Amino acid sequence: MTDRDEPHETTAADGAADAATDGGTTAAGSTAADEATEPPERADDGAISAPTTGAEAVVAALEAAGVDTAFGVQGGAIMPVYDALYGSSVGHVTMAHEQGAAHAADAYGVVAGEPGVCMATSGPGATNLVTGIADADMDSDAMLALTGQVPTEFVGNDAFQETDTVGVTTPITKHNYFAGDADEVGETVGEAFALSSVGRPGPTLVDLPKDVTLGDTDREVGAPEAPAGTEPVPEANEEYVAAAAEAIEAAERPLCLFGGGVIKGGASAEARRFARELGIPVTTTMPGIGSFPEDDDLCLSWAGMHGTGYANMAISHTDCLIAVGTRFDDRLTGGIETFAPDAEVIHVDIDPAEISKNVHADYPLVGDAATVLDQLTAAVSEAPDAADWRDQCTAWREEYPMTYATPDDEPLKPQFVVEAFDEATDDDTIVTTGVGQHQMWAAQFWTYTEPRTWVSSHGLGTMGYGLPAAVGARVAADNAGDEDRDVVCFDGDGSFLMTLQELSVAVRENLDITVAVLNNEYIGMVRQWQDAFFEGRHMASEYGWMPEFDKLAEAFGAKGIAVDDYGEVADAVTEALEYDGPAVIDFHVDPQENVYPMVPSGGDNAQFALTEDQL
Ligand SMILES: Cc1ncc(C[n+]2csc(CCOP(=O)(O)OP(=O)(O)O)c2C)c(N)n1
Ligand SMILES: [Mg+2]
Repeated sequence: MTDRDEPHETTAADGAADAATDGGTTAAGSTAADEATEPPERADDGAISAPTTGAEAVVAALEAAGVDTAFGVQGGAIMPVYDALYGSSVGHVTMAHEQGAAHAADAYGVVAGEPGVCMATSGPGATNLVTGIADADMDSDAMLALTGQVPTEFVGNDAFQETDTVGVTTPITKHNYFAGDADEVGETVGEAFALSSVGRPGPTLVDLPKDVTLGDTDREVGAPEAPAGTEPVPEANEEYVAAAAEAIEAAERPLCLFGGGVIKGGASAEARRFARELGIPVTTTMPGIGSFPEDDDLCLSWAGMHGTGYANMAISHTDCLIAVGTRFDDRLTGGIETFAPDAEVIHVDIDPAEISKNVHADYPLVGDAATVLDQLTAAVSEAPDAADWRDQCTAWREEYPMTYATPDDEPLKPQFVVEAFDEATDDDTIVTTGVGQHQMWAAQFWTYTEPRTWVSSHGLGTMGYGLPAAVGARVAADNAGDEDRDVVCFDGDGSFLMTLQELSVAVRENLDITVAVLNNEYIGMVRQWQDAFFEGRHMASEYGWMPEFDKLAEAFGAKGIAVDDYGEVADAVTEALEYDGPAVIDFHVDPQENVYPMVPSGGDNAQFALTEDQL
């Protein structure tokens, strides 16, 4: 903190205290002690029974929502809320950086199936959350962010650590709130929590001015409630369902495309029943990984830019695409005009705004994924005659297998590392990733069979997501009593560098996670694109030097292992997984390895390249 900062912070805090205690007039010279409030009364379970301040109402709302853990970083404007957390049943994990708090909360929500909660102070605390909020927004992940704000009377004055958090986050939240009243703030927080998971999930935020959290209230806080009328109608229009069912019955080459909405909607069981009863092959999107078991004969794995050749062939040749819970992202579709060109499209989505946004829906079925899949299963009276089509899909699977070469004279291949972890772990293992080549290999060379086991940054593509996501995923699994579940983060060297300070959190909290750094000393994905599209000019993509991540891990107090050769992989994997706490393996992998198949941006999914010269 600079000399200039310090008096400012004191002044702003003083103003807050005064605003709370004397209705907003500022008395110079008051001290931080003015802020102190009595600890709240708590019931036997630790919950605040009768909040007396706005901050206590905020915490009472979290308690009423059943929040187990919040992730955050302290600071001046959010201090009253933290103070009310003292002794609460809501646990708190202090993160190293607010971006880490947002990613941890996001991943917690993905694994737990309920909104994760992150907290930060005003100004830089709030702006540090922004990447994580945008990430959750792009991936439709339920999350509640609570941010401190300067006292209401200072808003607009460029007060110390003032940022217009509501303004900054409006485009990247499902909804946000500026809390204006200590009596209402508990209800507002409950509403924001509930709203984040109603219908299509997404992040919500409540900005909490310090005078409001310090302000008096005697209002009790009830269970969280989304605004009346926001609960969507679960069933799709019966006429449309009947028409879609007819299209499915008549299809010769039907194909399911299950997106992240299948997982978020808790519809994996319904999706499995639908595809299996009707004998329809399945592809998924990247966020949909785990919605359908990849070891099932019907499963063609995930489609899109780096998806399997057989998934992309199936999409390019289907005559009836049953797409559930997907927004048809461009990394999935490639060029829209060449996407599923022969198909009638049945689009099931909870959000009407997604219908015909990117891909025209011939049969728009707006509703809850599980409910509509059951409607469709019931409405289809005869399974389509798709035996030849299934054979064709199997033939594509054999024609374009997911393989990689391991010549003796080339360094360790990253795909081998992913496979080694997959073999050494159970099906319920949670995988988190950074963004880049390693993310694609983690998606391609691991066989996912369960929902909520693949935790990655899709829409925003945020380097640095992996480690804090592993922290959040670990806490979610532990809170659910699943201490035996493994959590493995596949990180890139570049991605790891962006958030590796969260290793301090994993050590402090003794979180059992394994970080596998697929260290190619490159911004590998960018290097791959430079080789393919920029004539090999490696501008700013070659690190050429990286810290020794195993030693760095040891310096943090984690276990550190370095691996160079195939022969060392199995033992290192076992050692890291068996270690009770955070372990980092620095895998020195082939810097020249590329991710294939690849559909170039905006290209035709059927024209995927298997080598660079095909691009
Ligand atoms: C925050 C952020 N900055 C920049 C990018 C652009 N980008 C995409 S992949 C990538 C390379 C990531 O390097 P690394 O984590 O080492 O992964 P690798 O591709 O080498 O496996 C970059 C810079 C990004 N996705 N996110
Ligand atoms: Mg790299």
